[in-house]
Parts: sequence; C-alpha cells; structure tokens
Amino acid sequence: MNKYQQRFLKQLVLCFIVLSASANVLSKEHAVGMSGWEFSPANLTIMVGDTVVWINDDDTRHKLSFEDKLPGGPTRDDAHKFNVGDKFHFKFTKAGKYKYTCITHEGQDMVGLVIVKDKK
Ligand SMILES: [Cu+2]
Repeated sequence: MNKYQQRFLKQLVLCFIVLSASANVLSKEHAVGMSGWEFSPANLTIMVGDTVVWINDDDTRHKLSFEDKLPGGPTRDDAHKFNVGDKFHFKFTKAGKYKYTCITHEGQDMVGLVIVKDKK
C-alpha cells in the first residue's frame, strides 16, 4: 500500500466513525417542548433504546405522569415536576404505546403519546 492509499484509508475510517457517531446522536434523543400548555410534538414515534427529553420551555410549571405502565416512569402518585426551564430525560427500553399527561393541565387537554417500536 502506498502512502496515498494509506491516507485514503485513514480518511475513510475517520469518515465512518464521524458518521456513525452522529447517526447515534440523531436517532437516540428526541426533544418534546411544553410551551403554551401543549406537548410539542404531542405524538412521537421512537425506537427502543431512544431517549425522550421533555423541556419546560413554557412560562409556567408542569407535572408529567404516564398513564400506562412504564417501569421507572413518573406516575400519578409520583409525577415529575417541572419548574420553568427544567428538563427531564427518560429512556424507553420496551416497545409499546405510552400515553402521558400533565396532571396540572389535563383539563386543558395537555396530553401526549410516545410510540416505541422494536428495532428490526
Ligand atoms: Cu401543564
């Protein structure tokens, strides 16, 4: 192998590392905003192993609870409380449909859904 071939190979490997690293970041974290008493996006489809980050970008507090069984997730009795600007990360490890609500504003229809799909 001459030095040009070596250089090319090095760049190819580097390119591959950068690409796979950025693909990982893009596919694994999904942001959900809460501005205006609405989850945005309210419906989200992700893959098993992905993380959802709720961000309270509103000017009021919110309180998140899952309605369906979700091991380790916030529940009605143990809701996750958001002050203005707070973030909450949750990693979904099991496929399914998970409804959630803001307990404080469910009367205003502040609800959301995360659909988690198995990797093929
Ligand atoms: Cu709320």
